[in-house]
Formats: sequence, C-alpha cells, structure tokens
Amino acid sequence: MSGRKPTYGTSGNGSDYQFVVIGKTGNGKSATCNTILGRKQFAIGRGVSTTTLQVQVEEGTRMGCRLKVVDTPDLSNMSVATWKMEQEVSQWKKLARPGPSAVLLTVRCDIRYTPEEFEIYRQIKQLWGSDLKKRLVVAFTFGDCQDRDIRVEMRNAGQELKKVLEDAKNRYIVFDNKATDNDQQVSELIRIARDISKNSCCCSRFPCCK
Ligand SMILES: Nc1nc2c(ncn2[C@@H]2O[C@H](COP(=O)(O)OP(=O)(O)OP(=O)(O)O)[C@@H](O)[C@H]2O)c(=O)[nH]1
Ligand SMILES: [Mg+2]
Repeated sequence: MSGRKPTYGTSGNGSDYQFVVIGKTGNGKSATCNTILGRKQFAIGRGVSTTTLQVQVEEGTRMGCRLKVVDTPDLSNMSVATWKMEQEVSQWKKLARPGPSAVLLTVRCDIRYTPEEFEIYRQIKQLWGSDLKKRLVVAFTFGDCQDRDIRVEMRNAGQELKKVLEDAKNRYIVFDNKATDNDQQVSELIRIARDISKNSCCCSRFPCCK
C-alpha cells in the first residue's frame, strides 16, 4: 500500500500509451499485464492467496508503440483506512505518468459477475474521480474458458456488469492470457487506447496517434 515502495521495472524514456490494470484478486490483472508487454514480467498467482501486494510498473515496446503497464493490488484485500486507499489510487495515477491512456478493469468472462466485485469497482471509481469513466475499458479475462459469444453474454449480463459497461461506453476487449500469440489482442488494445487519447487530448506528437 502507500507505505510500501512501488516496484519499478525497466525505466524507459517515456511511453506512448499507459495502462493501469485494476480489479478483483485472481481475475488475471498480472497475467493481462504480461500479455500486454509480451513477456513474463509480473508474478502470476498459483493458489488461492493474493499475489500482487504492491503496485508494479513495467515498460516495453509492442507494435512500434512504447507501452507502460501499471499492475495494482486488489484494495479490498487490504484492511486499511479510506485515506490510505485514496493515497494508493492517486499513486497509481502518478505512476502512469504522463497519465493513464486507459484503465483496464479485469472481469472474468467465464463466471458470474457478483455484487461484491461491483463494489470493488464502485470504490475505486469513487476514489479515482470522474476521469475514470473517460478511460475505462473492460478487460474480459479467461477468454479461452468461454465458448459462448461474448456479445450474447453481455446482453444477458446482470445490472452491475451492465452498469460497468455503460461507464466504459461499451469499450471492452477479451483477453486469453494463456495464448502464446497475443499480437491481435494487443493491437486491439492499442487501437482502443488511441481512440481514447484522440478523444481526450491532442497527442499527435506520438507516432502511434498519427
Ligand atoms: N485460463 C486462463 N487463466 C488465466 C487467464 N488470466 C489469468 N489466468 C490465471 O488466473 C490466475 C490468477 O491470475 P493473476 O494474473 O495472478 O491474477 P491477479 O488479478 O493478478 O491476482 P492478484 O495479484 O492476487 O490480485 C493464474 O493462475 C493465471 O494463470 C486467462 O485469460 N485464461
Ligand atoms: Mg497480480
């Protein structure tokens, strides 16, 4: 949490797109970060216990774009005061400098989205502020475990998940973090981040935005 030092990885000369990955423990936040960077840089959980206990930042280049990825702990696992949670969330934003292009909320697409999970999202949203909705993308993980059409699944989703998708302006991406070839998932993510950046700032100085 805020008292702990974040883990920094490779420190590059700036990035074109920054991603902050949030969500419930075990939903595949760290695995998604690895998929984005295309290498195993973040520790993945094996058992029932929480793996990521402090924020971790890593950078890399994919599809000609310099990417920064911020992996986060699940705040609901940390029994700390609200003001400390506020500090933690503001640290995530700072670490994603110059600012997150997209915030990826990991949601497993193979199991039911629960009110408890919605509460985790609601709490982060409250701490983050109104900027979150502009950058929110639902990252459906465990895509390899879902053989039904995700669009049909979303139509039949409960109120909570529908609300999250509404906040995200229906931006979503399905991740199969077990796939060995993940170029298509990453290029889709970069396309979404580019759209968000174009709509929220003038960033034509970045090669990826032209
Ligand atoms: N089959 C499948 N397994 C996945 C996928 N993504 C993650 N996993 C598995 O889910 C488990 C948890 O993944 P993590 O990435 O450690 O989850 P996390 O959200 O970072 O969890 P914490 O760090 O504990 O908060 C691991 O066993 C992963 O291998 C996926 O897309 N498909
Ligand atoms: Mg993790």
